[in-house]
Amino acid sequence: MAVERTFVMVKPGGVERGLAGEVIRRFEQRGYGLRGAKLVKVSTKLAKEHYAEHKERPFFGELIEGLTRSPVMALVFEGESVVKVARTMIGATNPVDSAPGTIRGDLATEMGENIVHGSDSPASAKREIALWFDKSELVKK
Ligand code: IDP
Ligand code: MG
Repeated sequence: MAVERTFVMVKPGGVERGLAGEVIRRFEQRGYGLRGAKLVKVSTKLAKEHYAEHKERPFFGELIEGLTRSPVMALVFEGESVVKVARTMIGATNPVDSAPGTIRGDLATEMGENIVHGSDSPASAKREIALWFDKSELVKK
């Protein structure tokens, strides 16, 4: 395994509920280092690029509306196998199926309001970090 970086985002519903700190706390306590963080009012263009893989899905319109309705907290974490571990910590996409102890399993009940996004592979992490952050906005260890 290896030290890597991943993109995590507290979605509008999570920021609205005041859960940005709780999400950061969980990753920091697990041992991952914060390398980038910013509040972003997401443009429709950025939202569509972020979720490009879902553009043919019936819920795409709702997804873009949901992501642009109020600011998100965009985050980059670094550490051992963080891409995979972050997905485990976040939990299943539908909070109804998310295990207790996961972010979604502890804090959410609805698919469209599932609090947080995490990159699903090292390739996605690379793409998403470059999409959301300029290199100058990321810090080294
Ligand atoms: P992920 O966030 O667990 O990676 P994805 O399949 O990439 O899940 O879907 C992106 C987001 O789209 C989900 O987090 C969820 O908010 C929303 N979503 C996924 N599937 C559905 C659906 O069937 N109906 C409505 N929203 C959905
Ligand atoms: Mg996904």
